[in-house]
Amino acid sequence: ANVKVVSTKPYEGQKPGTSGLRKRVKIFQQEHYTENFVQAIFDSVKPEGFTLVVGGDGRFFSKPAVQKIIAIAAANGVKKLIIGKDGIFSTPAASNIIRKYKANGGILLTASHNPGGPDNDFGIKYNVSNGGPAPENITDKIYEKTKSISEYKLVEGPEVDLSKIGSTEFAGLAIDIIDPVKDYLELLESIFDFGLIKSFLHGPSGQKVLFDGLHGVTGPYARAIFVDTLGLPESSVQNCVALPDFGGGHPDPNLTYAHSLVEAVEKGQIPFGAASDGDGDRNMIYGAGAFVTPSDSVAVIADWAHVIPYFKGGLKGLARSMPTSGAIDYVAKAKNVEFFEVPTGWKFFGNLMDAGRLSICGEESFGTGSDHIREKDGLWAVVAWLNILAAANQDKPGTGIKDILLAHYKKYGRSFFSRYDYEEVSSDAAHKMVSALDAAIKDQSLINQTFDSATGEFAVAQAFVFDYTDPIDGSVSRNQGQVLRFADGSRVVFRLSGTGSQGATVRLYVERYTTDPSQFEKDTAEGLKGLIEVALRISKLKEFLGRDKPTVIT
Ligand code: VG1
Ligand code: CO
Repeated sequence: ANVKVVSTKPYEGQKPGTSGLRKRVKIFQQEHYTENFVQAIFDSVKPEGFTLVVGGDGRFFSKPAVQKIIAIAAANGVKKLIIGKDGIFSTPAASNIIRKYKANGGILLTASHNPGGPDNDFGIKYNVSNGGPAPENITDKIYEKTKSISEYKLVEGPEVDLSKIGSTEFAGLAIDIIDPVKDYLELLESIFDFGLIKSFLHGPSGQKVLFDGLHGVTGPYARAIFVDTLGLPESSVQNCVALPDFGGGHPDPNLTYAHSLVEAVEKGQIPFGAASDGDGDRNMIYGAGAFVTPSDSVAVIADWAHVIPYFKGGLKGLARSMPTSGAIDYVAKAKNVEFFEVPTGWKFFGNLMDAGRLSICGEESFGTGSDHIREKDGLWAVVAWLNILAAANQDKPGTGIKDILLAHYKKYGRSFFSRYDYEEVSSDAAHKMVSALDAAIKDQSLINQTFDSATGEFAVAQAFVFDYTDPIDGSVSRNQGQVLRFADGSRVVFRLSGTGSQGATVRLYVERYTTDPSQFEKDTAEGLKGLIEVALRISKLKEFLGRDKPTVIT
């Protein structure tokens, strides 16, 4: 092939965050910017002879990005690319394809739940052969390469038609364009009891279902599952046409951004509603009058795992990210299985799964999943809940989401949990706040101090920075959040986001555990009121950030 070497200069800030490089589209559109990053990936992973999977959530700039990747891959000795039709793969589907077809890795084009379109975000993420996000030693290497890059290689040629399923080639590089949905649907069918779910949904205690794709990538996947496979009416899916700008929305499944789902569920009093994010790895479970926090969701799924065929051999282990509430910890204890607390970001679960020590895990950020792949999986979680409801209704017809939650609280206690996000604040102000907390942690001056609040006193028992040592490979990840523990077991965590595309985002996570049944039906905001007051006071967050209110509360 006719390899062309293009000289280039490094761009600042091409550092992959919690889940790849995410920036405004306009940044990616700068001359050589995207090419630099793709070449830096290749310079790091040495892809000669590789088979790589390429695809993403279909957001604006995906198609030109795929063409650039094809041209650069051909020049870097890649053997074969497996590309989703029209450049589409949900993140979980891409993870599955990498594993199923034993690819060496994949390049995922997504900025997840961030808005899309010419004035919004784009993203590129490298996944390794286990199907999961590249670990830090690889992303660090990629970043180093971006800082010294002086040239990239490509082969010039006609654009590849991404709309035609089948095999083709580009300058000696084999290309398979495949149906992005088929393998994923087969995967879910091999995991869950679709027969049971179907007979439940069509039977006497069947519940109305509404899935909202928020115009993200899950639309076609959801239609295949709910309409084509489970035989539900067309009205069981909404906003399921994938759009490059997500219809101008913010495709993030939470109570703030998934208002289209919330409104429809409330209006129609729909017992089972769910939504997913732009790239399909997040989920929200929300039925009429029943919102499931992600921290509870993963705990419930773990507790009910025995009704899901995939887990019939038992659970290998359970895990959550550090800021996620401890609800799943109690399940692990009761089931006597290994339990892990890892830093934020799905990449940390992969090693544990590969070592056969982890089955189900989740994050408070609407991420839930298992070792069937190496990414979190929105539709997996939704179908898991349907499987659980179907099984629960066999024992007790009429069981709904809320009954499952209340039974769970009764058995294990309830963890009130909430996250406050202060988005796009000044980086400088955020770092000053972090430094002040660091200082207080270092000199331990907060320990034993008692803070008064509207709902009682909170005495600081522990203050520390969360560092993680991977139990499998011994790698260490430092500074993964600042933690305050109180005498009553409550917890407050401060963390800077690693996915923002502009400025800094401060996250405040608050958690309070109770076994008092009179609090099981209480509103989360009410249950956490005092603790939030105290967290704000200790951190002087408002003073540092100049923000009176968070941008989003989840
Ligand atoms: C956020 C979430 C984290 C999640 C990550 C990627 O990261 O907090 O739990 O794994 O997004 O999710 P951060 O660093 O901004 O807190 V996704 O659906 O955006 O790939
Ligand atoms: Co996502």
